[in-house]
This record gives sequence, structure tokens and C-alpha cells, in this order.
Amino acid sequence: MKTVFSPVQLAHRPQREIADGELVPAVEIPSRAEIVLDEVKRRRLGDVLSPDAFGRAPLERVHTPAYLDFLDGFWNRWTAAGRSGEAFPYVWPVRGLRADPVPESVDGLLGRYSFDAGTPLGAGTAEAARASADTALTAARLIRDGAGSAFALCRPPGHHAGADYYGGYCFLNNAAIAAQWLRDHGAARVAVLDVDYHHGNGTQAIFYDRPDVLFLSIHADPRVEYPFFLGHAEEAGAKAGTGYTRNWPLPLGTDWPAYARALEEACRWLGVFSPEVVVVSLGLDCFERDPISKFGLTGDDFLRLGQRLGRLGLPTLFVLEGGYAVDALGRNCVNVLEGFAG
Ligand code: Q9C
Ligand code: ZN
Repeated sequence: MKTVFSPVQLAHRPQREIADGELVPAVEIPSRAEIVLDEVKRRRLGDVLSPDAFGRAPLERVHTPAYLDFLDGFWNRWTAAGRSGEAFPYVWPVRGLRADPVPESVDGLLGRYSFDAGTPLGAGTAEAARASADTALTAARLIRDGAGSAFALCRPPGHHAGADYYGGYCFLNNAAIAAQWLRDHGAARVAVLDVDYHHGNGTQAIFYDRPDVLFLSIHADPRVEYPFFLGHAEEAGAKAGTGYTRNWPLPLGTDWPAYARALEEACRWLGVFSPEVVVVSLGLDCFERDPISKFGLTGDDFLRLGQRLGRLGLPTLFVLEGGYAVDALGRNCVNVLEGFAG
């Protein structure tokens, strides 16, 4: 299996994040990507390719032009306003407040285009996010050109980002951008299977009304875990997309036997939908020692996860999402990929 990666993705270097009422060291850090890349090479998974620049058009198929302009131009505006540290929003247009007209001030812009205060935005963020999306697109093109699988070593991650908002360490929704690109380049049906510990709220929202992209997510119950406001079992799509979103919220402490039952159901849905490509939003934060998560999967369980996905026999694009136990991240990630490849 080929891997796509660009060192430009390391330009996003968050220092601190807000968690549990404190400024604490950021967990979505560049070494995450480096350790996965090291393990891909050490275990000889396959060639590592650099992404090509796909430009803005495939991003605009998922994100709004105004949001993309915000990301591109924000750092200049922030520093022009006299700020120097990484940016955090502190006020949002919630129920009864107006998202439009879009504010002019940097603090208003941050709130207009985000949904949490846990996602530092810094000098290299926009450039890294674009490289991460190009990584997903380049890997998607490998699948379109006939590869049975590919690994997009994306960072920053993407699945919490919606059409016009960032959050959850995510800025551009790499998996959604890749899924849409595959739809636009010959695939009639694409499925996104999200196995990150956190619900993929951005991906779900992007495809919620559509029957051509199936969204399946197995995650910690949002009643007790981030992102709190999406990912409940009754969310099943709307309008023409009714029945094309499925969620498996699981209790804190879930280990492999219970996880595998949900995975089995998700695989049954994949079989019925019969997609031409499966995009796996590959978070490794269900790991038992993940520092911000509370599931109990082991290193061997990630091998089992990959084996089960391999048995589907479908072209599969793996897109890296979360996973914060950095010392074990490379092993867990490549376990899924090797399990898949058999
Ligand atoms: N005290 C991804 O895995 N904040 N994003 C958690 C913990 C948000 C995770 C705070 C977690 C976002 C891609
Ligand atoms: Zn996650």
C-alpha cells in the first residue's frame, strides 16, 4: 500500500490548547505524523509519495469560498491586529445571534468560522491544512487510477471540520474532500467509515442530505464525550439522504468485543450500499492508552480492525484522523494498514 505525505503538514505547530479549564500542552502535534511515517518505512508498508497541489477547486466542492478565504487570510489579519500568539475564538453566533453579516474584527471572524475553543490556529496552519487536503486528494487519485488501497498520512486531521467551520483540531475535512473528489471523478457511490474515537460531526454534516455518500461512524457517546452536539444513534440522514447516515455511539470503556459488534453492523451496511470506494477516517484514539480518550482497544485490536475491513474486498482509502498516544501511534496505525493488506 502506498502512503502519501508532505513535510509541509508539519508547519501547523500548535503550542497550547484549552482543556478542562486550563491551557495545557497541545496534543495534535507534528511528531504524530513523523512517528507514523517512521513506522510506515520501518515496516516497509510501501512507497511514500509527495502530494500534488490540486488547487482550490476540490476544496470548494466541500467548503464555502468565504471559509477558505478566512483560513488563507487569517494569520495576516491576526498579526496586523497586533496579536502574536496562536489564535483562539471566544464568542460564537449561537441560537438567536446572527452568523451574517460576517464580522470584520479578528475575534468575530474566529467565532464565525469555528465551533470550539480547543483548536489553536497559528502561522503555518492554513498552509499545513492545504497540504493535508492535497495528501488526501493525491491518495484518492491513486484509488481512482486503480489501486486497491492507499494511505493518506494527513495532519492536521479533518473530520470535525464542516463546510464553514473549524474545530476539534481540524480545518479542512480531508476525508470529505477526498470522497467528493472520487464522486466527481467516476465513483457513483462512496462510503465514509469513521472509526475515530470522536464522532465525525463535520463529515456527517457535509453529506447529511445526500444518498450518494454513505456516512457511518463508530464513536464514544456524545452524551458524555466531545463533540457533544452530534453523533446520536437516531441521526440517520435527512431529505434524499435519509437512511444514508448511521451512528454507533458506544459507552466509555468500550473494548474490542463490543466495538467489533458495532463494526460488524457497519460492515453489513457497507455490503448493502456496495460503494465503489470506502474512505476510512482512521483515528487511532480508541486505543486503551490514548491520553484524551476512554475506549480500550489494544494494538492487536487495530490489526483485527484492518483485517475486518480487508475482508470487505472494496477499494479503500485510509485518511489519518486522531490518535494522541504518540509512542504507540505508528504501531497502531500500521497495524490497521497491514491487517487490511493481509
Ligand atoms: N480534554 C480528533 O481526534 N478536545 N479530534 C478534547 C480533552 C477535543 C479530537 C479535550 C478533541 C478533538 C481529530
Ligand atoms: Zn478523535
